Amino acid sequence: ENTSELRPTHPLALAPVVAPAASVDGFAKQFLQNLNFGQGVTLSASDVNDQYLALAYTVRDYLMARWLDDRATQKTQQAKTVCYLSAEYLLGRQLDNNLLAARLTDIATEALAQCGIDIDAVRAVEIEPGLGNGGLGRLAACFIDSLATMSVPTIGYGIRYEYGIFRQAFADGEQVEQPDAWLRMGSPWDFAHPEAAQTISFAGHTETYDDGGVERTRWVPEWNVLAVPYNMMVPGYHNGRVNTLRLWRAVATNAFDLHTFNSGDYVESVRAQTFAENISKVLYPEDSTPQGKELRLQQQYFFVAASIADFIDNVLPDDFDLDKLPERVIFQLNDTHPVIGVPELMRVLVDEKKLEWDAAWAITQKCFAYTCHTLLPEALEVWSVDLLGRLLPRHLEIIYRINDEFLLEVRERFGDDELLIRNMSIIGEHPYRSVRMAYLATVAGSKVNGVAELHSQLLRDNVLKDFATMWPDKFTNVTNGVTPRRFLRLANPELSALITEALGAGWTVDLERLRGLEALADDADFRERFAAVKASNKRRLGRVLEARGDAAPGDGHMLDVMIKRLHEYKRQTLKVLHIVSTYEGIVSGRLDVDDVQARTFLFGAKAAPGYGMAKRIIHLINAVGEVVSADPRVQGKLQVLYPANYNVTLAESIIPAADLSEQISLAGKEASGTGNMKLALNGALTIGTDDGANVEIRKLVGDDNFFLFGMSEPEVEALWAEGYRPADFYQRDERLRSAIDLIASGAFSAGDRTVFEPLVSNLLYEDRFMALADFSSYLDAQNRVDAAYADQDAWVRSAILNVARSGYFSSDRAMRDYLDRIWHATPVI
Ligand code: GPV
Repeated sequence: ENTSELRPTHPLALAPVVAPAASVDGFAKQFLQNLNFGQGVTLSASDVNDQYLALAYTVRDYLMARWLDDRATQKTQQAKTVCYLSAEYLLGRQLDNNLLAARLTDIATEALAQCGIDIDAVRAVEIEPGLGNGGLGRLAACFIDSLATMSVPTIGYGIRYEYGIFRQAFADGEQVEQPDAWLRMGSPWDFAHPEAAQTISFAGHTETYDDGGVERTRWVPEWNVLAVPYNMMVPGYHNGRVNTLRLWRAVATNAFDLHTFNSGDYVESVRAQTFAENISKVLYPEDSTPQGKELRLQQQYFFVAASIADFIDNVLPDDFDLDKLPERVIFQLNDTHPVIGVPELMRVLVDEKKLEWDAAWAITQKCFAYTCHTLLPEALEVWSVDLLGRLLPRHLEIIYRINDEFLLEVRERFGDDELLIRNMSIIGEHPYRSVRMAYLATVAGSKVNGVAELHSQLLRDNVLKDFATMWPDKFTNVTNGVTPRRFLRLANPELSALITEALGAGWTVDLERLRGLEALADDADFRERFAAVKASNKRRLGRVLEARGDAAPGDGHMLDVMIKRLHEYKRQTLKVLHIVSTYEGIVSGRLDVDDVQARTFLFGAKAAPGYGMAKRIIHLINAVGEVVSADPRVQGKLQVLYPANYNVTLAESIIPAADLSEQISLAGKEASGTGNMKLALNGALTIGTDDGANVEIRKLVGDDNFFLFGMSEPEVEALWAEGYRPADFYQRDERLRSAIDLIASGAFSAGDRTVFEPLVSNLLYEDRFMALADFSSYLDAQNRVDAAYADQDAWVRSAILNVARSGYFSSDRAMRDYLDRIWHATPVI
């Protein structure tokens, strides 16, 4: 209620905030109001973007009343809030999701129709906020959806990048990057609260001072920026709950120097502003490979410091007793990007709130938990002491003290084992002195989790072995999950309708109910309807691709998809070798065309702009695709599609249409994968290695419904230990030799043998991810796929069983696991 010190008298001002009427009339009225008074156009003069913005504001108006209500209770409730700290949120489009959550889809469709507007046309103009790179960012988006749906008080904290992940285009088959100006046409889903801005400081020095007989340290920073919060509403599905995603934008504190401006030096006058605003300017496009750049550390500290201050100042009640902080908050660290929050909370507690160090450390350790998302050594983030000390001198001091006390503990526990001390130290010495952020997170966190069973086990056994010995109970697993609302209910409306008809609607929030489909796998009528849905989804994908100017999948083709970031460890190259081998086999007559199942290979992948090898692989895929598509000898048999700019929106069209899901990383390299879950949930069969969450997918769907190939993780280790020589595999397998030779011959580069030479020699003489070692096993598995697909009835049965047995991979289940094992928080109904 609008009370407080304002003492209003008007009855409207005394009433609670109410949403517009949930009816076609109520919606139409609000929509027209937003169009006329918000966009400043009449209906007849409005264009589709005006209509989109007015529609989005209208949906927002419905959510706002609930959001305001939930904010008020958040202040007074005693419950614990989950503060998810993540540098990335790969949200995807908002309109459909929010209409669905608020039960407004039909009302909005009809209201717009009565205004003469086709809502599908309006939908199509939404630009998705691409504020993430890939799996890690999309996971954060799924998690906040599930937490809202489960009524868990949550704030997602992150950065409002002005430019998200770049738009990918192809020029002569090579990737070119274009800026993602997602804010250009307006940003109806978020709203700024400049009055709640935080001042964030950087650089300078520290000094000690006498505080009434107590010696204390303070930080005397050199410059600062304003962090302005932008809120996005995160509605739960059909539960009236609306949580918050709070993204910070950097703004200069002394906007610009008017004096300088008036004296004519325009450039100088805006320099400070430009400098400050660079912090939230652009998402780093590196996925799983931190670059150690100063701006990146600025981004990390910027959003984490603002978030911690915001939670303490604005979310907790005034004069909150900070000893009780762990009862009210858990800061979940989404990988190492927000780990600078650990020394920041220590600084706030010790320097600002004047707590004793030990008390502050006890609080801090309970308030953080850390999720690790990788096993690649090059992905483990480190910051040079030099840089960190320059940018955040007080934080470096705090990190040193945390490390000193930690290493004392190690000595007490394990004796003066200097090698062990060096290995466990938060400070690394080689090749330069640096802070190992994963170690800092592990020492500080109440829990450390991996993102799939195998990954968590490898964390304990290898990457963080000594820490797991020291604190076995600190380590746990939470297998990733995906939201069934976006990735089944919204992305696959026809399958959703079929499931609801068979099982009722409850599966949307209780995905294990999909088990009920198992019995229907043996029902010929159901199989036929399921197959019809898949076929319809393929046609729909074809229309989406054609509207973009791309080709549609071939008629009657198996749709074989590999959609994920371009990374050597994910082995898009292995997929290409399969395509080239099949092509070469048909053309040379080695393969009988009739034994080869007609397939469309579909790739979706962006490469980090600075990742040369990944970009060469993109070039190769496009080059192979062009040759294969133009060759009449494989017409109607093989097709390669690589639509540019794969993103969440495109994923939502591809996933429901897929028959085969390629999850072919080298065992021990993919922490989990989440695309694998989305595809299985939509009835694609997986061809995959025993890696990440594939292991759990296979266990659940059963070996008969999964195509396993390749070395296991221990076999990979053994082959490395014995000395891996990829050229031996090339010599041994004729199919492999022919495929590589064809690439090397220039067949895909107009006879130019130099274009793909670096790629070929990397495969033959280095092949870090052992594509050649797994090639023959992969090809054999692909032959099993062809044979299985030939029996459509059996294939569809397997596809249904994949759907029926994927309920475990709901992010709702993942959130329950986090709540039970790590957060010890509960829903607030
Ligand atoms: I570290 N992941 C990512 O997308 N970006 C990163 O910087 C890091 C990890 C991914 C992993 O590669 C996937 O295996 C995993 O499924 C995903 O994070 C979510 O956990």
